[in-house]
Amino acid sequence: MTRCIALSGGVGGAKLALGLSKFLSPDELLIVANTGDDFEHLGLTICPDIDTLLYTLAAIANPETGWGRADESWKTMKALETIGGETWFRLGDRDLALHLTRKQQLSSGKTLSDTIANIAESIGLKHPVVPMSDQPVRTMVRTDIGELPFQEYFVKNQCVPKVTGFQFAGVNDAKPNPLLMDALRDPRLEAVIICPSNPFISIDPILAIPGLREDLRARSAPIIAVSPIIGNRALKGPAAKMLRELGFDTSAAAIADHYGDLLQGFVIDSQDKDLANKLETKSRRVHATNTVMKSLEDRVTLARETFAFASQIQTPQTV
Ligand code: FO1
Repeated sequence: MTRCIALSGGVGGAKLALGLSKFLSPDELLIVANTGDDFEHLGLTICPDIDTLLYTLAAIANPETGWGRADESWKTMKALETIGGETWFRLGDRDLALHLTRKQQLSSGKTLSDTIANIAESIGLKHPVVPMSDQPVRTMVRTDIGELPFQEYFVKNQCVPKVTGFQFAGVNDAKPNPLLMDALRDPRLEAVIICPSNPFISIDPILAIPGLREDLRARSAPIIAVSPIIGNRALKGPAAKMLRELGFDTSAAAIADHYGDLLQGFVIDSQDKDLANKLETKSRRVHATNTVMKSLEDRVTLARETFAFASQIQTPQTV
């Protein structure tokens, strides 16, 4: 019985997903990962957001970067450099073991979901982390220097080019993950939580899967987003820069506007509590609390509050 679906990107989303996993059982929580960041590199299929979720939930994530593995070494990257290989995207030795295993399983005909489930089991993970779709979707970033595949924009160009828009290549042929569809049909579903991830590059690729927005709206469980913007900045990543370049305010209000009437609940940081009245509408409740997740306790507290907030919200289907 799925009580909660979490839609997540990488680092920020994984922190909240970890918090949810501390009080919801593996049967009660489904974590759905963005795969728009995925790409083919050095002959491997790299899935950054899925891997960040797996490593974070298994408590083996690199604490400095938030992505990649803890206790990492870089011998392969060094060796690659000496033979003139591509090293702009850093794959640690231990992390490579995961990429090799995934590639092998994908090459033998397994779906991305199957490979992730196998890897999750091998690292002792109990909570299900599923890709948004088994069909490849690749985020393309439109910029002032042309259209760039996501990781070329993000890592190779360090998010410097000015963003003018996004395209999710392949999304029209993508089907939502079957476990997500099952969870959406579960009458015991209490909340869909949009984690504090970048709306443009982490959540929009999920919401762009044909039919999914409508399926989300059709549920009686409220959809609640946690703002990734506090004050006028993002704690991590280029969300504030993207908002600015696309001509929006850099505030939690712009995030609420972005999701629009998809949301019945919006969680903002206490620093932004003065925005609460302005953002609250007939169909959208607002809750202000500490959303900065430094410690595990912060993650669990925010996750608990967000999940509890859902029970106070009536959706159009329940009134
Ligand atoms: N981010 C970087 O800024 N530089 C890297 O070299 C890099 C390598 C990398 C390897 C595996 C992985 O799973 C993630 C990695 N990331 C790296 C993070 C990742 O590209 C982005 O944080 C996400 O795609 C944005 O959510």
